[in-house]
Amino acid sequence: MSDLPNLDHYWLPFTANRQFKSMPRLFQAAKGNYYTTIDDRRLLDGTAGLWCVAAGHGREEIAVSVANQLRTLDYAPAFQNSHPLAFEAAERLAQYMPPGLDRIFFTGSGSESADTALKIALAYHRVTGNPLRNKLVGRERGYHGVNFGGIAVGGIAGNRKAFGNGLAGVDHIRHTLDIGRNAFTRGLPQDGGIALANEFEQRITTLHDPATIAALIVEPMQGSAGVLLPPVGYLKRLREICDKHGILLIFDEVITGFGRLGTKFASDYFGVVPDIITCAKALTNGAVPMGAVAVKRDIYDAFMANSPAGGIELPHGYTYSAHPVACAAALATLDIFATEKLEDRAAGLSTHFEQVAHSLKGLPFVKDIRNLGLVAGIELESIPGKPGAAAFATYLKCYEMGVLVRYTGDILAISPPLTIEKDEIDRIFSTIGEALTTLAAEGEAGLDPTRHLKNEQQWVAHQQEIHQQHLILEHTA
Ligand code: PXG
Ligand code: PLP
Repeated sequence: MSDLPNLDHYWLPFTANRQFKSMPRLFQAAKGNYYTTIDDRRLLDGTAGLWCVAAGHGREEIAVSVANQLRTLDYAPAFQNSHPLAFEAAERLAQYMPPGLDRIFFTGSGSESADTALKIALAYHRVTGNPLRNKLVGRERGYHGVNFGGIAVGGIAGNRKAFGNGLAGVDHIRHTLDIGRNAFTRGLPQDGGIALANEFEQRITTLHDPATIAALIVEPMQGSAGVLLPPVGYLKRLREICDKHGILLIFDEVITGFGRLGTKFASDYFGVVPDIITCAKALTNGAVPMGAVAVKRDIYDAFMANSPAGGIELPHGYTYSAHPVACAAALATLDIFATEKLEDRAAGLSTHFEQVAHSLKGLPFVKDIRNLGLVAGIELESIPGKPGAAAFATYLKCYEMGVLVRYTGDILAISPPLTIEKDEIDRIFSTIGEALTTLAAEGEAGLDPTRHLKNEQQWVAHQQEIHQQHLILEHTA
């Protein structure tokens, strides 16, 4: 058991800080598909961290590679200098990308990747003599990280309302969720894809001049906003419309990259190749922050051909672009994917995963279940006047029962490490089922978060007592 730290100073991201600090949920270790909490409980990881620990926790290969790199070359200036591992990591990632996307820009995160991709798209049109192509289109409920470009093209109102819209010249197309028609569909919805995609063309021709649109950015599968799947044919049609109008298509694959759908990228799964792919998260198995943007060679070549000789072709970059330690982690991760064929593993498990996920149909609160690859979204009926309360209570109950799930609004999202075993998949969903049944039986009382996490709370209280005793001893000494 480790000590409880002072909780005052750290401002947690995307977290109800006051609530969290009243019932901290802290991890002290992780190995394989399990976390260990600070009160020494084992927790099955149903979320691969935040969708990033695809190869399972505590991978020795990555640890060794990172440690060696830190001792050999801790940092090299990213601008005007570099180091061999940056080129090696780019080459290996290019080989892992869909054909043609073989020029790689490194960033420090998915948010930086999204903003980088948008800037490359805008700059591409300028460098090729089309400066009027300067509008960006995103999608309702899209998540492209939290930087200003990302929130502008993103479609989650809650992430923007405190900050403004981020960028001018941005429009959005409709999201693809239609529970009325498609509830409990296994895998991709069959209908409606072409019509939804055509709405993009309709919008840009009636409200804009298509020749003013620089890029369309979409997640092939919307993860963060609650697992929204593209109906059959939708992405292919978006590709056709982009081609017809000279618009760059960006796939944000921060979640879908690296085997999550049973293929390397979602682009491979859907057989649709965008002009730009963003990725992050599982690129280093979550061990070191890193993101990347892969662009078609033509795009890179256009910058090289059309920029003044000796000048910087893209005035953009981060102190930590291609950080040596991140490159070492990425190379070790790509090695793991190559030897363990984790994409195939995910594909092999996906039918079982789908069956078990859909076995929750009919349980209290369950309004829709959506799945693809090793991702499932379970949408709950919201409790009137208390949006998010049902999912939060379910999350807490699962946590108490030793399974980590994610929730957003009233949607539970399940995305285990690709190293998950069948019986562990069973346990994730049976635990969710039990949590939902209990919640329904308890009614209003079941929603009270203070009834949960008794272990942690007792432990925290105990720690605080010890701390107080120390202070008293120090004082009287
Ligand atoms: N694009 C997409 C498609 C993402 O899913 C980002 C960009 C931003 O990445 P960074 O590394 O800046 O966080 C993401 C991140 C969740 C959850 O629980 C999802 C994300 C991040 C944290 C939590 O759904 N997606
Ligand atoms: N702010 C200041 C004052 C800086 O000097 C820098 C980088 O030099 C940045 C922000 C950007 O930091 P990063 O390159 O890590 O994104």
